[in-house]
Amino acid sequence: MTAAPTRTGGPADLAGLRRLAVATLDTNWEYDHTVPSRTLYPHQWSWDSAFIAIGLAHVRPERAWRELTSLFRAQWADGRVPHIVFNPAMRVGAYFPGPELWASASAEGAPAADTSGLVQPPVHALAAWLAYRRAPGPAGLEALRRLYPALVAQQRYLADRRDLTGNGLVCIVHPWESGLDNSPAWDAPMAAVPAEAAVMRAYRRHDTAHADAAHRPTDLDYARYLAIVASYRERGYSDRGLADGHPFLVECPLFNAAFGLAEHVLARIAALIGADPGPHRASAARITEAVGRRLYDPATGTFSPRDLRTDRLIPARTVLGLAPLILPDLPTRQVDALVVEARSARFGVARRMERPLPSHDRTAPDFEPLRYWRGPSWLNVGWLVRRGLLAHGHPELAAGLRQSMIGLVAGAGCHEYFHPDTGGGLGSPAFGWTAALLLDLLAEEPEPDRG
Ligand code: 9WN
Repeated sequence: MTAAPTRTGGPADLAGLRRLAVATLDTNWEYDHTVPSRTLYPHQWSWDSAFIAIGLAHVRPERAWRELTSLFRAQWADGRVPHIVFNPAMRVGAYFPGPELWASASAEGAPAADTSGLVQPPVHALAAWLAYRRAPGPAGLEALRRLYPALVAQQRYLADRRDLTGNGLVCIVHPWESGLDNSPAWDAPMAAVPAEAAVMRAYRRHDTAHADAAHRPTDLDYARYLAIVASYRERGYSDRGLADGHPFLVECPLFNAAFGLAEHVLARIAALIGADPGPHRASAARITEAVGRRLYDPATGTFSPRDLRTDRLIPARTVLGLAPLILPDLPTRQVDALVVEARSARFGVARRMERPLPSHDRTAPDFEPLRYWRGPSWLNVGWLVRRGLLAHGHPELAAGLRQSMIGLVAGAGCHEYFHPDTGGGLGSPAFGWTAALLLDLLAEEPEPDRG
């Protein structure tokens, strides 16, 4: 494991890093989408495609639109954008759980392609908007115009089918929907899911053949993941009646912050293409209000997921709690509290960061520096938090985070995640969104570094 430098060198180093990122994206390109990783994730993933499109817009704008368009081609009739779109050309067993386990073809409203039945955080409107801003022009405008109704349908699905309490927030029905699969945030709700690790003897996990098992979710986690999938699949992935008996029901702060931000962005897209931005602005305000009312804990000064089965906030302080910073209309007192949380010893955001932003509170007893979303540092979350810091007038902290993220890739390459102390590379060594978001970070003017 190599230690990442905290500062990067001169322009030559940066040009080299840029080349590495472009080469990674080119290697992972697969006729109309980018695989997150050739080994670990050889199909198309929903929020990966959004982050990847943001990076592609800097170097291959036409591919950025193809990336998003191919994903939305697999949108279900009800508007859900599936979290995995399976590539039929891949061999059986290339990923677990594969299409045979999801059996999407027998569900009502599923698309022609095999997909999962779950969703991921809706960061796609943001991706489309940033792709357009990076490469404006008639082709981009036309692509944006074509995507707009699909983006609206994606939001409508979440608002109409997944607001299980009528409180204005989306409920996720599987940890995979959060994108932070084995975050300690899910330990309490997952503990209530009946499953035995031994059931995994009947399956062959694909991930542990390509990554160190000690860095991945456990067999018991996977047994529970499969039990929750089975429960959803048995109801044909219908969301009606989910509140009665579905084993995992949570309102997640990152997912809902993305949901709210998408409405802000859709308002801008609507204004640009001649649609009405008013309803999007109204939805955005309602979502931000609901995030504050349902997920903010004044006692801790941070946001937490709400477990709908107990109607309680989950006490684990993970990086999910910082995500509402991306909401531009978050009330000042909540922003201020989140900045305190971000700067605390738990997360260590600073003008000059000593260590990378971890995915979990590094002072917690269950912090695990090597295991996936239980400690390691991930570029997509850091990228979102940095945007939030910029949106709320903290350019110095944003600069520190940017420098730290660039330093991670400079030290270890385009890894999937990084050791939160040493910066060493973990998981897949050629990971799509790391490359893409690095390109985005490199393209931006560094914020003023006021020491
Ligand atoms: C399950 C593809 C995906 C990311 C998720 C990340 C991981 C899958 C897995 O990989 O999840 O969806 O097999 O572990 O947790 O955020 O989208 O990169």
